[in-house]
Amino acid sequence: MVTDSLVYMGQQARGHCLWSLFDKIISREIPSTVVYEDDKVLAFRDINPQAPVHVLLIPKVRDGLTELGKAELKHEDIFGHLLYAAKIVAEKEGIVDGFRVVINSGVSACQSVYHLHLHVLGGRQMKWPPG
Ligand code: IU
Repeated sequence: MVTDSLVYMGQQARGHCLWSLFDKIISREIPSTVVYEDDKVLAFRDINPQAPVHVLLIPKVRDGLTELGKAELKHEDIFGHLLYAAKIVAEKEGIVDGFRVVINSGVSACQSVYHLHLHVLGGRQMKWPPG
C-alpha cells in the first residue's frame, strides 16, 4: 500500500527497524516462539527478554496501526482484544497475579518496531517508575 510505503520510508529515515518484520512473524517467514494465537492477535516471546516472561502481542491485521500515538477510532476494537489477550497470555504463563503491559509509542518512548505491539512482562518483581 502507498500509505505503508510512506510509513516505511519515514521510519527508515529515522533509523528504525522495518515494521514488516512483525508481518513476517505473522506469516511465519521469520520463526518465533508463539505462546498464544487467535483470529486477531499473535503472541510470541520477545527475542531480547527483559523479564523471565516477556511476550509481545501484535494485531494480525496492522491496518495502518504503527504506533499507539497514531491510533484512530476505527482501531478501538483491536485494543480491547489485545488487552484481553494479554490477560489470557498472563494466565497461560502463570503470571496473572502480577504482570505489566507496556506499549512504547514513538521515538522518545524507544519504540523500535513500528507495528503496534503490547509487551507482557512478568515473572519477577517489577520496579516503578520505569526507565
Ligand atoms: P519496542 O517497544 O518497539 O521497542 O519493542 C520491540 C521489541 O521487539 C523489542 O523488545 C525487541 O526485543 C523485540 N523484537 C523481537 O522480539 N524480535 C525481533 O526480531 C525484533 C525485535 I528486530
